[in-house]
Amino acid sequence: MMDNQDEIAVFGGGCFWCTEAVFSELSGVVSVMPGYAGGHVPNPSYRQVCTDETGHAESVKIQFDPNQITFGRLLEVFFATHDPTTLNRQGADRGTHYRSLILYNNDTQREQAEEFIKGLERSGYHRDPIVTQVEPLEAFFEAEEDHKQFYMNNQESMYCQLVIRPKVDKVRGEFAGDLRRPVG
Ligand code: MHO
Repeated sequence: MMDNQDEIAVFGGGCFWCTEAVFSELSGVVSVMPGYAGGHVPNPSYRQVCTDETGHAESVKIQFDPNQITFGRLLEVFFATHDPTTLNRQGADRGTHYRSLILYNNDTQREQAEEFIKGLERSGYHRDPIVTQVEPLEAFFEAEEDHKQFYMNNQESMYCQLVIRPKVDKVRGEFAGDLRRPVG
């Protein structure tokens, strides 16, 4: 259901199976769509994106109700659930399509993202510099069907158990008050 009151946030935080699973946990998030953004070829396929030749990052388009969850809170979840200091890499996943990226929709989002990054740097939480890119959103292309709700549909797979599950557990632990359904 698209409501004009809803806002859109687009983040690239490595493999989009992970980011989709993480943001789907949150109350106030209306929908999460995995896809490709930040590149220069229209309608790329997963295979093309994985060559790193299209320039896209695996991303999620998050539709949210700002009365229930703020863009700032989404930024907190984003930075808590991926490593913003590893250039073109998340863990064992390597390539520019795994880069850390915030694609803003308006100046407010841009300012909030830049301020958040400055604050995180000042906090000294990470030893290494933050490499997250902040750029305007130009186009977002939906991923293929088999990439949608990947975690939900493949929970027993090795990647889901070893890589995605710890991230979902982290959101459940650190953002317990923001969850769509209480853990229990
Ligand atoms: N290393 C994982 C990442 C998948 S993700 C959609 C794999 O190749 O299965 O980039």
